[in-house]
Amino acid sequence: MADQPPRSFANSEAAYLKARQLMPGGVSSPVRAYKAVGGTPIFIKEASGCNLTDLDGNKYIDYVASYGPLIAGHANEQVEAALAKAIGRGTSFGAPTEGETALAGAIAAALPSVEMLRFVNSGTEATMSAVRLARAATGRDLIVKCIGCYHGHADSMLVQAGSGALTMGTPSSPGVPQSITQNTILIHYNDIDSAKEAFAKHEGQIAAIIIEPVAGNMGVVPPRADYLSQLRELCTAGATLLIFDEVMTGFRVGWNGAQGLYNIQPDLTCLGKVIGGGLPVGAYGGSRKLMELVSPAGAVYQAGTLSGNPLAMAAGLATLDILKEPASYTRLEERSQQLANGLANEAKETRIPLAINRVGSMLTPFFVRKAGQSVNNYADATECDTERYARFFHLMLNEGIFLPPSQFEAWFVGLEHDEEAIGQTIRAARRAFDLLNKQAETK
Ligand code: KE4
Repeated sequence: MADQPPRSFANSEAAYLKARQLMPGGVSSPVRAYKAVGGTPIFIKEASGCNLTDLDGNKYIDYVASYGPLIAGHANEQVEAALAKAIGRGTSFGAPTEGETALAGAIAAALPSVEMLRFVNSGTEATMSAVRLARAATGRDLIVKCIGCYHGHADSMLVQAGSGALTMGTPSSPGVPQSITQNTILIHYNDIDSAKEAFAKHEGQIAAIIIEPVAGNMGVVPPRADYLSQLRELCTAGATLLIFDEVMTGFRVGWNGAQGLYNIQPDLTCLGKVIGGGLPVGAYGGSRKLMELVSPAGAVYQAGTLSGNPLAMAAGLATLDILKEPASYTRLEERSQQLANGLANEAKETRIPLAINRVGSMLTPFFVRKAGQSVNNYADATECDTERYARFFHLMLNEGIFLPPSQFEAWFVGLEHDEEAIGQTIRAARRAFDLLNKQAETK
């Protein structure tokens, strides 16, 4: 198969120079700057369906999907029509609207553990507020999180393991006080003994465990069998709240989220991404008893100028209407399975060691060091050949396939990825694997 001629990125390069004069790293969120893969980020001109077009006119099949929200595809007709209708009536009022009640109702109907919820403007706000609520509800300060899980950039979530995982967290960013991160305990994902040790060491002091029920921020790492149910039992026994951070998995891995897929009832659920259909949104919810502790019903303060804004409500509702169609998740599953199987076959034929983790339409092909290795936690993920992933990323970019610029992110398949797009991606991956092998030979 002929290699693709190198693409021109001249306009993106010029745009990046300008952007870097005005914004840190030239981007509005760090991952977009390609630090993990090198090179210049492509600037997007427009998008439609599963396709992106950059400033140089290069076209791509998109597996970033804005890191999850665009499950119904870019410029989806139904979403755009709902937005056009909403915009015609104004953009934001600072007053309640029926759109908030409608989207809250749709979410509560899909997630049995959510009787009541509050809209915010990002996943970070959702998890930050859920943690505050858990601390208020339990009267405890300690929060437990897993190494490798990401819950947004609130101070108490920006912690890294100290000497051992069970130590109090140490800040993973300058500007985050130790006085805050010392209330965050780190455990290993998929390791129930690690959680049990934390509970034994801090008995009666843990307000909540917050977890991605399917990890997506170390790359996709599914929960081991019984892991989530064992966490549930541990929390119940310890009068600790279980917070499912479903910002990525909510309405992504199924209509009832990861909590439906694994049949676990968390005490609080955090949402974002898909429920806004591409507009800024987040939400946190749980039982009425818990949620009525939140201001103004209760004393736990949390607020937001644009929370529940009519445009995000309209885009979110239109997206959930599309997903509610019975065929939607069947199609997502079929296409995602086709992609995963195709990549696995091509990796096998080219003898590229690849471990593909997938739950529904979120997946990560990990460039493991040896064939047969699996990725079940953060240590496994960080063992992977990130330099090889970086080369693969650029080879695929040149093939017209836009992947997340980091080994530790999820790829997202959407409803607009048709058989042709999946087939094109698999063929491009084969060419990229062949080139990786050629590069290895000439090294
Ligand atoms: P936002 O504040 O970015 O809306 O959500 C934070 C968040 C919370 N919880 C989970 C499970 C998440 O995946 C995220 C955000 N995910 C990243 C992707 N790894 C967003 C991309 C970015 O940071 O630009």
